[in-house]
This record gives sequence, C-alpha cells and structure tokens, in this order.
Amino acid sequence: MGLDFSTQRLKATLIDSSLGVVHESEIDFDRSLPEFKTRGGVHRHSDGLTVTAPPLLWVAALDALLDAMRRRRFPFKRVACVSGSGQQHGSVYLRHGADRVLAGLDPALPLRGQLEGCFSIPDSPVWMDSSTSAQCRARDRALGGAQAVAALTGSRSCERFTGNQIAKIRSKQPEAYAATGRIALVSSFCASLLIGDYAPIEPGDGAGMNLMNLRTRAWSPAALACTAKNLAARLGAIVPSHTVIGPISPWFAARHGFSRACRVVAFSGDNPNSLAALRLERPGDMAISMGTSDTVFGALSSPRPSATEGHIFGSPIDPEGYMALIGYKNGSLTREWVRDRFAGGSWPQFERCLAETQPGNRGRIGFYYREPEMTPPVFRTGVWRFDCRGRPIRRFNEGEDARAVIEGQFLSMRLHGRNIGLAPRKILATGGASVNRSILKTMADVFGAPVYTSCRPNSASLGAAYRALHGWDCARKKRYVPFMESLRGAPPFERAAEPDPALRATYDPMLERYAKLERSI
Ligand code: XUL
Repeated sequence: MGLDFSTQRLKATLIDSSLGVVHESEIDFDRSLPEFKTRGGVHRHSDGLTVTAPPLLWVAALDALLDAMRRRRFPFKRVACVSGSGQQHGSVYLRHGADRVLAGLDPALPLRGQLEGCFSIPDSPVWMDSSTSAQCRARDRALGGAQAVAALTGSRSCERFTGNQIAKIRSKQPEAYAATGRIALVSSFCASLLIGDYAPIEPGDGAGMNLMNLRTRAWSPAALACTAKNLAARLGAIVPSHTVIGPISPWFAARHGFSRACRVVAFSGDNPNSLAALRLERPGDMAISMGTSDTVFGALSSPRPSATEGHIFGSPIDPEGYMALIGYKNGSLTREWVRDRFAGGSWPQFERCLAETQPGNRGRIGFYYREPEMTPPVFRTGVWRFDCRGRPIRRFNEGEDARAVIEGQFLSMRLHGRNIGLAPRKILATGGASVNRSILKTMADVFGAPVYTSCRPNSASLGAAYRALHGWDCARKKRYVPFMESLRGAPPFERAAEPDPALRATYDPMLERYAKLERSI
C-alpha cells in the first residue's frame, strides 16, 4: 500500500503481486475536513509569504481514509507492507514525549483526539512558504556562499527548504523550539503514525532540507550548527529509502484489522516517489511532466549541484544514486497563450503549425515568459524572438511561434538538465500535454532520445506502493535487491515517439545558440 499525503488530499494506492493497481481511495482535505478551514489544503497568511497547514489535518485525514476503506470492507489484513509520500520540505514539530503517545494509542479511539496535544507548533510551514529569505542569506554566509550550500546539500538555500524554516522557528518562537522533542518532515511524521514511534528520514526527502550532506547522506554538522542548537537530537537518523522502519503499530491491527506482520518502509517525498512510480532507475532515465508548471526529474550518477538551477536529491530507489529535479513556472498556460495568439487557437491547429514548420525553425529561437521564470531566474515577463543569426526580431512567420515555444522549452530542459548532470537516455512524458503526439515527437528530436508515455495518475502514491514492495522484498530476501528486480513484470510504458538521428545535426548546435541567447536575456 502506498499513501500520499499531498498538499490537497490523502490518497491510497494498493498493488497486488502482479503489480497491478487493485484499489484506490482518497480524501480531499478542504471538502472532507472543513473544520480546519484550509483552502487548497493550506492556510495563506496576510504577509503574502507565509503558508502553513495543521499537521492534525493529516492525522484526521488518515482516520477518515481508513474509516472509509473499512466501510467499503477493504481487506486490511492482506496488506503486507506500507510506504508513503509527503509533500516535500514541510516540517512537523512534536513535543517532548510525543513518542510515548504514539506508542500507547488506544484502539477504541481515533488518532485525531489522541494526538491533538502533541504539536509544539500547531500549524506547520509547508513548501509553498517563502518567508525565510533572511535565514537563507544567513545560511549562505555561514557556509561559504550559495554555491557552497548547493555543493554540500544538493540545492542552494531555498525559502521552502526545511532547515531555513527550522531556523526561523528557532529564532521567532524559541519557547516552541525548546518544547520540541522531534522535528519531522511531513513524510516521516506520517510514517510515525503508522509505526507508533518517531520515524527516520530517508535521503530522497532528507535532501530537501539544506541540512543533509548529499554525498554521505548524513546530517552535515556545519549545516545543522548554523540552523539551531541541539538540532541533531531533534532530527533523528537518516536511513536508506528501502529500510523497513518497523512493524505497523498495534493500533492499526486492533482498530482496522491490519496483520501484525504488516511492515512499514521509510516514507519519502512526492517527487522522489514519482521517480519510483516511473521506474527511473538508470542514470539518464528522466521524466518530463507537463502541467500548469513543468517539472523535469531523472536519475543521475554524477550530480553537479548548482546554486542557480535545479535540485539534487538522494535517489529513493538506488541507495548510491541521485535524482535531479528542475521546475519551470512557464508550462501549460504559456503554451496555451501561444496557441491562442499565434497558432489558430486549438490544439489541432497547433499540431498543424508543428507539422508545417521545419524542425529547428530555420534557426529561429523564441523565449516566452508569461510568468516570472525560475529556471533560469527571469523576473521580467515578455517574449523575445531571434533570427538564425541571433538578431532580435519582432515577429515570426505563421506557425513558427508554435514551434519556437515547444522547441525552446525542450532546449531549456536539455540545457539546464545538462548543467546539473542529467544526460537523457530515455524520457517519460506525463501530464496534460503528453497526449499531444506532435509535441512528443519534437521532444524526442530535441533530446535525441525515445519518448514513452504514462497516463497513470497518482504517481506519488503508486511510487510509494512500489517502494513498499521493494523494501519488503529486500527485508524478506535479507539482501539489497535492485529496485527493478522487485518490479519485474510491472506494466510497460507505451513507446510514443522516436528521435530522428539526422536531427542531431540541427539540435546540438541549436542548444549552444539557445544557451547564449538565454544568457543575453
Ligand atoms: C519540490 C516542491 C513541491 C512539493 C509539493 O521541491 O516543493 O513539488 O514537493 O508537491
């Protein structure tokens, strides 16, 4: 069973021994638990920067989900192993002694009332928070600059990253910090509920804190020291992602009928779990998720952390591997804007534009920033068009904007992926735009790699279920089993587009021209 505590809902995905999905359930936080007064699962504060969510909401959601599954006569006793996923970076502050509460839960009562008094901070900072710029700059100063922070932890100091959130709480709410016995991530907190004890953190989600040494996968004493006093004792251990962290707690067996033999595998973040769902195990396996914002992630063996772009996390499916994550703000909305203004207003018309223009767009390159962009950081929105000699031009010919926005987005992904060590071998396309065949063909050509598609929604909870199976398999066989050995027989992805090898000669030099023009913007 995989559980995904995402920003807006809790989902469960169950797979059986043939690796097919046999059950899915979900609870929407705003709708099912209105008393927490969240919108989109969070509380946005009046400063416009602070965003929080009550951890008791996630506890109440687990009660509600399990009750709903029990009403549907879900056979809990057949669940062999559970793992899970949490929105990344968020932190949960548990009072001294909360571990005793977790260990002594009364099966006659729901979790919610029993855990209510356990939080020293009742509203947890979450990934949408951007209120910690001062703490980020202090971290940069203490650790030798932005690039030094990235080289040590895998990412530059980011406002949403847990270490900076902890530093803010330690300085603004010292009594609450002193009352805290354990600081957990959303993922490890939710795992704690299942094992009835404080759960360890693993390197996939642990890397999203600006506190872990990316290479050793242990807490960095220097990063801890510049965050808060006596932090190591409050964070607990970091364990490999496939670790069985305990049997399920007696509360789950007595109240819902789970088997006492059911095991729990370390929970990870939603992005690392999506990497597991898409089985991106080998360096060069990457995914492009095209949604409101676009996300690129993939496996790599020689990470090159950068202070200006992307993040590197520990791989959740390879104890020695790494994963890259690059986010873009200009995704679907920007593609739709180009479609509506310059490409006939419909996707069939847009596809016609792609078909009627030449790959490489006769050397023409466009940059379309409808939103301030994060990769690369571009704060001024606008459209920039260049001819084949790199001279700015005001307009393109008919159809060329459609090709320019798609080629430009993929060239950017190839460039910024390369900058942090991602060398694509095979691409999995997911999200809304991945149903569009001409977009996928352009993707294959720009990257020079085959493109596969996966339309399975809920990738984080499915990935957590795969990781549960993986951890269970390793424990059962008493050796490390490669992830894909545990996943042998999983349904194959559909091969959707092949690269045209002749187009390397077009796109390789175009990438270098793109990089130069991007710098000029
Ligand atoms: C990743 C990030 C989000 C969250 C929420 O760095 O902040 O993707 O994990 O889903």
